[in-house]
Amino acid sequence: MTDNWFIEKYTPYSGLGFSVRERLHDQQSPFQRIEVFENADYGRVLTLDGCVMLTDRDEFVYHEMITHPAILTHPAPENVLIVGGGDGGTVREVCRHPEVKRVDLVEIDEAVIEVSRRFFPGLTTRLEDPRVTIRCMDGFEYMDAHQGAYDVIIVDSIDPVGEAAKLFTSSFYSKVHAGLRENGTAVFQTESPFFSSDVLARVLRLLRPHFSFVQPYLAFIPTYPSGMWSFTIASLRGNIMEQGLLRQPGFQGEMKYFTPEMFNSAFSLPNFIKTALAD
Ligand code: AG3
Repeated sequence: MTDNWFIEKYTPYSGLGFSVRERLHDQQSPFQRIEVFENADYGRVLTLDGCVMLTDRDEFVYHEMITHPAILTHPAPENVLIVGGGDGGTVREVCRHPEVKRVDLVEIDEAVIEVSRRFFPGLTTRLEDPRVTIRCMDGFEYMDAHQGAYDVIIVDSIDPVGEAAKLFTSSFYSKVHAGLRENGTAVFQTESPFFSSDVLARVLRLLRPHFSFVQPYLAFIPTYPSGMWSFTIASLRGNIMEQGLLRQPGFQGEMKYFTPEMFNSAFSLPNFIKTALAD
């Protein structure tokens, strides 16, 4: 039964399986194994080293939710940096905002961009936007050379394993802090609070010394471990939740997940997460 199935194992005992209708791509890049396959429920699925990065069907949740809270709470989000995110989904969402004048995408693996261009045109069209500049290099090194340059920094990383583990360290967070202009905001994908509340707790602890406001929020992403995903927003402007959304998006009708109500409710955490983060 599992012959033509792709299974991402979350632990040795559980995971999520997809029946593979068609294998479209399989490549070992200098950084990772990149696969694309087709599933009858979720459409095309992109995996890196066996972990689901996105599917056609639910990618909107992650990309809208990693982008709009940070951009819409910033008074003037003109310069935006995206670290990771080579699939283009976050660029697409950032480019919806007319206030944004410049978007720098720093992705370590050029092959992810190529594969996404070929198999996920719905994510990559905005890579051609004249405001976008793509750099294929290590985000850690890029940050050293670009201090005080950005209003918003979005860290669209993979899980904290291998090379990406350094994007979850205090030394990276101090580079992100240094990369921001006055009033800046950073946002990070921070894993499943159900399976990995230790990761989330550690990120919060490491971010707090650098930012005046650090707050996790949640979104429902069916194809990520446990379906419950966290992001963490960190700002140099104090409590941006209290200040609320500074603009109503003119493109609200195009959103599939994000609404002003979702913005407010996403910051409410279930008690088991509060307890895990308090330990
Ligand atoms: N970045 C976060 C993916 C984490 C998923 N983890 C997993 N499946 N184990 C996604 C990139 C989308 N732009």
